[in-house]
Amino acid sequence: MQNIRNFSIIAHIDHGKSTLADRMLELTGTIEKRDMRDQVLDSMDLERERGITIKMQPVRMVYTQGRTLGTDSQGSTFILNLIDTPGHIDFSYEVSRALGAVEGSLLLVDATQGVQAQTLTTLGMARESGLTIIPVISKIDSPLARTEEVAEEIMKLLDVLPEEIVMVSGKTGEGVKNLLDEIVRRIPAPEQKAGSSFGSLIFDFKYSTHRGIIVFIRVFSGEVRKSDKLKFKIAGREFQALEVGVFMPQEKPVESLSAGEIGYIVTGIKEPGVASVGDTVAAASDTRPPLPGYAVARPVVWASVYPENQDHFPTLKLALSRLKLSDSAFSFEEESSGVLGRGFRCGFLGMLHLEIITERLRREFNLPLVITLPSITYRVTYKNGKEETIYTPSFFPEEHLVAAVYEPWVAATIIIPPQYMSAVIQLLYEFEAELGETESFGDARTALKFVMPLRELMRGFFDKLKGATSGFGSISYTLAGERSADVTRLDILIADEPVPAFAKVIAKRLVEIEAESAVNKLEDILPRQMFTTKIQAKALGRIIASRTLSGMKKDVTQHMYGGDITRKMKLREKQKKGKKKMKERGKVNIPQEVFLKMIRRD
Ligand SMILES: Nc1nc2c(ncn2[C@@H]2O[C@H](COP(=O)(O)OP(=O)(O)OP(=O)(O)O)[C@@H](O)[C@H]2O)c(=O)[nH]1
Ligand SMILES: [Mg+2]
Repeated sequence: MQNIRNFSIIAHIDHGKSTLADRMLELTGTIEKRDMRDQVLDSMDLERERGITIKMQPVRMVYTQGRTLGTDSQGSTFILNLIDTPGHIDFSYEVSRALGAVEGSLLLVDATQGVQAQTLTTLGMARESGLTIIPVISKIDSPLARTEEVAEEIMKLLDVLPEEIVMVSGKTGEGVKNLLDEIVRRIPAPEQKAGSSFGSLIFDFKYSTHRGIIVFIRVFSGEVRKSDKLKFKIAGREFQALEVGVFMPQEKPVESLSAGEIGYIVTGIKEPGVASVGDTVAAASDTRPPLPGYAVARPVVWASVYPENQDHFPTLKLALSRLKLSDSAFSFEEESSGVLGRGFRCGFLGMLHLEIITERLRREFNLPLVITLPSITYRVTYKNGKEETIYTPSFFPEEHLVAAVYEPWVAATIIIPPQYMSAVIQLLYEFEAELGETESFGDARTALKFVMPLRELMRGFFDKLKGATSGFGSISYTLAGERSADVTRLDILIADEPVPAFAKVIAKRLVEIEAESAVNKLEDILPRQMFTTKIQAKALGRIIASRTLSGMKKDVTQHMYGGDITRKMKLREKQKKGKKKMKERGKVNIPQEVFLKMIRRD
């Protein structure tokens, strides 16, 4: 155990975590040169396409120290378990779980960007977990690097000496060997928890069609081998280990995993709902209480998903359960709506999380779906004294029934170069924020604290912030209580029928603007129908905005040339009747892409 070091890499998005991991994997010979590719740990298609990490990824490296070190540990061999984490705030649940499995963290700060919002958040998380933190400045090779200023920022933030900060380039590999030595020197070896029987914490898991659920574990005591009788302490389920192994980063079976190690156990269990992150897997005979687990992920936005065809309901349910087996932050619950039938209300940690999950649903399961516009929750008290939490906008009650509405607020921090201060304050004002304190890191970074309705934050605030700060502003937030809200429901009617998926809860002060933008957008993206179609936005009992989508003129007589004019007229007559029928049925064709496009802000 003395020769094991477990650590995670944490940072703001794009600060070079996965690229640094590449160099470590190369330097330790974990991955052969020919198998190497950029950000090799980002193995999901979506991660590679978007160039971001979505899921944490553990990997085990064997590192033999070089000659440059002090005498006693010279030449020793160490097992380094690294967990690469995502930087985007929507995936911070991954970070928090990774931190529960390690003793130390590398806090990366990009030399070209400096301290940013997620630098603070992830640092706070690592400190809370009591981890040893090694500050690292990345991308020192870049011509845009402001290494010295960034070092100042870190010294201020962490209260460290300049010599404690490690400089690296994930691009050239400079400083990476030194960093590995610093990891060995500074991060404590794991300690055995009391008791000698096997006990481990589940920090992640995945599903394999053939082998069932594979749990990713950090062993805290004892040892586990193939065929051992084990149990999930909280779920109370017993099973036999079909295989134990480590991440290389692919799964590689090993004889045993013992205290201090990170690896996986193949459980063979196929039904969802048994494994959960934060549960303890222990020897079946173990009687100790479970290890402290993780806080449950708290969704901030919801969207409902309905199968276009109700026969697909069970398939959709299975698809969502499978998704949950690879994303513990995702949650869903059954819901039914008069118009849409049976479906699921899904909870997400943010808009990117929602976008990723809906995209995975589309790709991995290929079901035609109706997806409602994302919404936050509102707590409504009715005039008759009843109270209800509303997740789905189309269920938001009519004005005259409502006594009061409460909505979540967030406490947020923005980090910006000071020259953007006035632009940002203007923006905050437009988004109903209340300003708090400011703090500066060195000369080039100011942190600005404020509170804001979550509803406003989700109204495209991130993009607006990027715009107002030429991309330099970054933000982090946490939920912070609730306040009363002045909001109402905006309905969208297509061919005079309300479309529940497009309903939205909006600030009353924005009724006109939101109504216009909704009909505008639909006019753009809704395919033309066979007949002229009205698109209307309705709120507070009246139509606020409307557009007319002209029908497709398909001349059914085109293929007939010459010939009998009455035949043509007859056909046209028939077509008219057909159109009339369609209109009566209100059968407007809304393809899945339209729902997906509506979700995206532009
Ligand atoms: N010049 C330079 N560019 C780098 C270096 N490391 C990473 N980059 C670039 O920075 C971008 C982000 O790199 P990633 O390694 O994906 O960053 P990350 O922190 O893993 O990003 P997320 O996981 O999405 O938070 C990529 O375009 C890299 O090529 C470096 O040392 N020098
Ligand atoms: Mg990454």
